[in-house]
Amino acid sequence: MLKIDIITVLPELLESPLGHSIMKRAKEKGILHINLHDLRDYGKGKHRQVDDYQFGGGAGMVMQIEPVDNCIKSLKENTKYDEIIYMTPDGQQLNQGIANELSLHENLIILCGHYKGIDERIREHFITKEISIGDYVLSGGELAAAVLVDSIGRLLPGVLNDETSALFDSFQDDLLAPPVYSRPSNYNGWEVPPVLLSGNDKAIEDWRYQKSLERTKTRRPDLLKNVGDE
Ligand code: 6GU
Repeated sequence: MLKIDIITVLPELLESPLGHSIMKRAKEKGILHINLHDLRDYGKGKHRQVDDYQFGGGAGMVMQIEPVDNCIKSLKENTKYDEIIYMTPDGQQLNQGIANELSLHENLIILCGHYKGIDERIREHFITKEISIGDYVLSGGELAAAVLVDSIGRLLPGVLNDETSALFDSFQDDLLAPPVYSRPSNYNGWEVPPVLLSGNDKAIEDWRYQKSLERTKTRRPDLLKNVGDE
């Protein structure tokens, strides 16, 4: 069982992406628990303020340390966390290996940034891991957190069945997944590769491996340097 506490100023933004399909199934099966925490509940005053101007001047508000500290403190009262993750474009870029690793933990906090950024002291004193989902800038960490949680959640034992097993995903063995086909076997004269209809399991497995290799060579040659390492 993996519990993930997500701290955000926009909990609504995470409800839908994590409330359907495979993530919904993971929650219903009791394998994945996601708790959304509205940072504003820890904010000051009538406006439940969580951001302020940056010292030294400059445009853009900064997420303040105090509400984040209070929120994390209250979470830590009941739970010992394996990682406290901050979603940020200058973090380590998410890949299948990081998702695999995080899926082995029991308790995670994910902090979603907003505004210009978060007070650097939060990063220095509370955060244990910083993750980006790619070299482009999003308005906040929420969509990135949804991507991270989905990539982790589907790996938890019991979430996927045999048919959808994560073992055959692209990247799981540093190869892209082979092409797939479904009925009809002939559409407008466009035929499904005959080997897939042959019933010969060994031939099908070989074909799929060859296609995976070809596809990786043409689309992502950078991945091939790792093939056969393990
Ligand atoms: Cl994690 N956050 C934001 N705001 N932008 C991003 C990102 C994260 N990863 C890529 N771009």
